[in-house]
Amino acid sequence: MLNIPTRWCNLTVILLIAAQSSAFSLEKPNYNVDKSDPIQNCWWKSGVFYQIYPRSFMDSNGDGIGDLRGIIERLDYLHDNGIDGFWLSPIFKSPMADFGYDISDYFAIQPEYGTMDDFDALVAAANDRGLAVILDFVPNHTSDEHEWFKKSEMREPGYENFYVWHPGRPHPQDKSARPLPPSNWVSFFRGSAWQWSELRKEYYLHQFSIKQPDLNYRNPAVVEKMKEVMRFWLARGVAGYRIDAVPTLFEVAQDVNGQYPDEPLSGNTNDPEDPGYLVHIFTQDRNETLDMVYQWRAVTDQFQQEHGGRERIIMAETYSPIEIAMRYYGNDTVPGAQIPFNFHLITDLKQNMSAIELQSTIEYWLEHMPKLNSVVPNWVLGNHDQHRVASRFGNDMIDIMNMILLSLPGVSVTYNWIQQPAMLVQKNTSTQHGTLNEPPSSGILQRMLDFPPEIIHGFLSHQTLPK
Ligand SMILES: [Ca+2]
Ligand SMILES: [Ca+2]
Repeated sequence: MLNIPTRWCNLTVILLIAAQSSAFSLEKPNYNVDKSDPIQNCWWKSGVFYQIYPRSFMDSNGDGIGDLRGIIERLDYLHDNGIDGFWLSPIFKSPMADFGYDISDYFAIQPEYGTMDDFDALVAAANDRGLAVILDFVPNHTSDEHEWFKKSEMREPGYENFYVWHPGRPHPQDKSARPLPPSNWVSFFRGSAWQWSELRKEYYLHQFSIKQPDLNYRNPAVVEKMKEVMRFWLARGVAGYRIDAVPTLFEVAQDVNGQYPDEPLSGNTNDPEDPGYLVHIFTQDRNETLDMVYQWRAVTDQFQQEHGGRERIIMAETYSPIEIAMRYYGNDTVPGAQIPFNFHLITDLKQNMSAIELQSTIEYWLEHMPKLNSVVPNWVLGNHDQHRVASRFGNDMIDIMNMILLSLPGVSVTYNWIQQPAMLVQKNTSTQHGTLNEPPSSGILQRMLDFPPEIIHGFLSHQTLPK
């Protein structure tokens, strides 16, 4: 028996009435699906996607850390729930300063998650069940422990300009003092986005943490290297990418004097360390960034043309204003991301929302979508940066929010499907990407064990999960 509060039974009636009286519909319309090619290019257009956070999803060897073999053990769970594909938060080699969003080798698996053989086995087992595997692509920055950064810091030929370096502004009073940062830009993690390197005697840019230096996308060698990364995993059978922190890829180019401009103050806060202190007109959503997404789409399309199989997809992470978010879909002449994430179910709705507010949030995306044949809407109910559905809307809203998600037209994306009550006790840890779910601790694990095993997926070791 589904647990639906009376308040929401009433609201559901309102929604259904609204559906009959406007363009809004709870039925899944046929969004430009090409029936002539039902498998290759349409598979994702009404797809149900599940985000797996590998570190906490399923631990196969009892070391307390989720791993690839653990995911393999739970593929039937995904398949039996009607999932079409899943995207994996980063599984690549990393010092874990930002839980894998600081990659030190794009071509290697983090050892605690498994081996390349385990990865290949995961893809094969997923494909056997018709499940698409989507990888997290983290292009804006590497770890400062990546060999590219070490070489760049040493000015090794070929790597000098792999990152965004600048000598800084001369100190106005003391010419012999260390130069000042090149601009007033602020990191998402607070404070200056520029970090001095004693080794190179220059500043490097980090839009996120000090340990996440920004790659220099104005260097064609960087662009080509990252396309090589994409092709490497496509060749191992992945069905596409979720692309991290897309808006921050490019910053404005230096002016004729080799300087970067300051960003204007937002007026929203007096705290100059707060990223909200500035309006990010020079560091986010540059036209070059949109073009890079289009180039990556060309990489995945070309791969399909050369190797066949289903359309490879791109999911783009952007919390940008809707007019900009829509541009990531592409335009009349060039396609972009099939799924520029629509986070409005997360960002615009609060506990005790009305049905009308929900309807407005849904229509907001639909009304702004470009009128292109290939474009379908998508709906994201949760991710690793956000509190769970139970925490955001209340325990009694879990079922109905999932039903609404699955009733909406187009693509559905969720995180830990059941959005279990135990997540109410989960703490969050501040990181470069806002708040990330805390890694498993014995206290959290114990509280989760209070719940029936069939509703728990995540945070459990192989030994503790009843069969
Ligand atoms: Ca493990
Ligand atoms: Ca950047």
